[in-house]
Amino acid sequence: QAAKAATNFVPSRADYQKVYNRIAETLDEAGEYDDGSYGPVLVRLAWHSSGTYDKETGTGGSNYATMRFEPEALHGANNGLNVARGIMEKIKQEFPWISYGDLWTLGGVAAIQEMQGPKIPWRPGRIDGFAKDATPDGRLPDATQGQDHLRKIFYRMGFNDQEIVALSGAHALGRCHTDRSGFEGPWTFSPTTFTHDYFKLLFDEKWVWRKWSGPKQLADKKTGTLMMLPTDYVLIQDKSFKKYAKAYADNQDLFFKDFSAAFARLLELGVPTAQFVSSEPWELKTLDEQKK
Ligand code: CCH
Repeated sequence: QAAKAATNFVPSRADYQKVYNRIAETLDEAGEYDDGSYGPVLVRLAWHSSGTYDKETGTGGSNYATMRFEPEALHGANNGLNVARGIMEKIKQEFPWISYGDLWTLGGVAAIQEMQGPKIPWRPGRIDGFAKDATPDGRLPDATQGQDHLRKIFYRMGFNDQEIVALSGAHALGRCHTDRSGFEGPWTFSPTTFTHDYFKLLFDEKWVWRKWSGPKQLADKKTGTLMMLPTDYVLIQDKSFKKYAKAYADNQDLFFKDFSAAFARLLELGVPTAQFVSSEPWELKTLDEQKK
């Protein structure tokens, strides 16, 4: 691969599928890490590298992969993502021709698809930028706030209420870490499988404020092992959000379809259309599909 980088190597769709496959194989090399998969933290990296987009100024988004640089790497919202960037760096060594923005967003795609989620249409074209392209702190959501804040942050990216709710369903995956965000615990009982359980649990469980010295978060009354952030909980309190949350709780296929569309769009925010190597996004194959 190193020789390829030195020449005028033009990667094909098959080459990107190879990178996908390598990421997919890496997910399960997590051993004792968290719930045994790097998938959730890679989804968070893809999201935080894209969610800085501001439609008014056209700044931010996944194009320049500016989280590589300080101070963006040190923004509080990005705590712990050094783990994800480290995993991606190993893949980058193997495939030096891929840009960081393409690699990180492809990481999110591979993680969602390999964890039984929907197909996420994706295409390459992001380029590596410089520290001067980094965005100021405060563009990513703050979990301690409410519906007005969520709308302010996501409307700035160009999303509507339905897309805010659909995207939030990614919290079916992974967990909070006290040493990263201060919050603690997983949202669902299957944090390494992409499902609509996040929405089901929001409606089916009774949520109570956890009594502890950490930041305000909710716990399920029955087992006390699951959590919701204040921003998660507003999805069933705000009338407009609640309508979509209920629809996704009732219909996993609808959630998968809407999540796929919104997440695919998120990953392309701020990338000039002319940079994409293909006029249409691709659906890359899962490892399982390639075995058939
Ligand atoms: Fe999130 N998220 N997220 N989130 N997030 C956290 C973890 C994950 C908020 C806050 C937090 C999205 C939206 C929001 C993931 C994907 C998405 C954590 C814990 C906080 C806090 C971090 C830690 O301690 O490790 C807030 C607020 C919002 C507002 O909307 C969206 C959108 C997505 C993706 C589409 C994933 C996945 C995780 C788990 C990471 C892990 O390491 O397990």
